[in-house]
Amino acid sequence: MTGRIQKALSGFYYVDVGDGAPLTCRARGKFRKTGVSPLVGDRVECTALGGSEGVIEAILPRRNAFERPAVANIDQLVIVASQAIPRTEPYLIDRMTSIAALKGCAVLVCVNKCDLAEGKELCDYYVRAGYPTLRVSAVTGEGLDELRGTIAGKLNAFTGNSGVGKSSILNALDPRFDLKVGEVSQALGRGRHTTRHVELYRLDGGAEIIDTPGFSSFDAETLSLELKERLPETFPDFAPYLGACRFVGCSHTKEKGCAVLRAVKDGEIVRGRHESYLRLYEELKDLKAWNT
Ligand SMILES: Nc1nc2c(ncn2[C@@H]2O[C@H](COP(=O)(O)OP(=O)(O)OP(=O)(O)O)[C@@H](O)[C@H]2O)c(=O)[nH]1
Ligand SMILES: [Mg+2]
Ligand SMILES: [Zn+2]
Repeated sequence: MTGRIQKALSGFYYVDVGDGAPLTCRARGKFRKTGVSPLVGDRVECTALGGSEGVIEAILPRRNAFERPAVANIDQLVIVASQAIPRTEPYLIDRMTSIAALKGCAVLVCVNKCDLAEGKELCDYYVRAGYPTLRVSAVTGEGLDELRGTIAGKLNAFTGNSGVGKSSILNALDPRFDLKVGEVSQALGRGRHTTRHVELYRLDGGAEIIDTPGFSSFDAETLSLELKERLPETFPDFAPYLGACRFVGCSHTKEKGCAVLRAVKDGEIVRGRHESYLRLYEELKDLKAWNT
């Protein structure tokens, strides 16, 4: 039978097979050998073993897959951010938006805690970069109707640094979820990694949201060789300038006659976005194909 993975926890996968309680599955050993593990959001072929147990035999073709958060078949990645503590570093968002673009996944930037900090700077930054952007508050409910509208009918995955309020937003959308939320350490300016597993929740009205553990800056998604080759095109705000550089193969880092650098200088591209580009470019520089 086929089903979809709703939750992954301690080596078990909870597979929704359409009727009744989910099947609690292990994955066949062959997945370890191929290095491809099942992910929440995956459609899978599984066999029931009696009771509520089963085993995952195969993963059906994916639309996309992420390492962190560990999810698959995502329609929209909702990047939850905050300008109040724990403040989100735009670089981490810019890194995710580039990776999402490469995987053909839509992005929504959701600036939470706007009851504590208006979040205007972060919002302006992403509006100017061309991303759909919302200001919300899980506490006052501001912006949640707009959020409901943009997640409807889609499989959404929440991601963002620990403590920005991903689980709180889910609780605000439907208090029945009753998810655990954690205090933010004011001293360290960080969340406490309260959510420990990946799980899919269904909202009335058809939206589906996957809650995931918050990332910290040192366990971000690994960058691919493909991103190295296609980095400029993952910045939608660079698009109007990409054909206009003096040199073919311009890296948009320091060349004379670079149209992207000119647009940054003229204030048409947000400087911080180009700084993120340079940081990604540096990170990617030494990445090589395995066989070269
Ligand atoms: N004032 C205010 N506090 C919020 C808001 N959203 C979340 N919080 C608080 O922020 C803290 C962290 O919230 P969580 O929902 O646990 O954050 P998270 O992003 O799920 O964190 P991880 O699971 O660790 O990744 C809690 O103390 C929440 O009460 C908000 O909109 N306004
Ligand atoms: Mg959480
Ligand atoms: Zn250029």
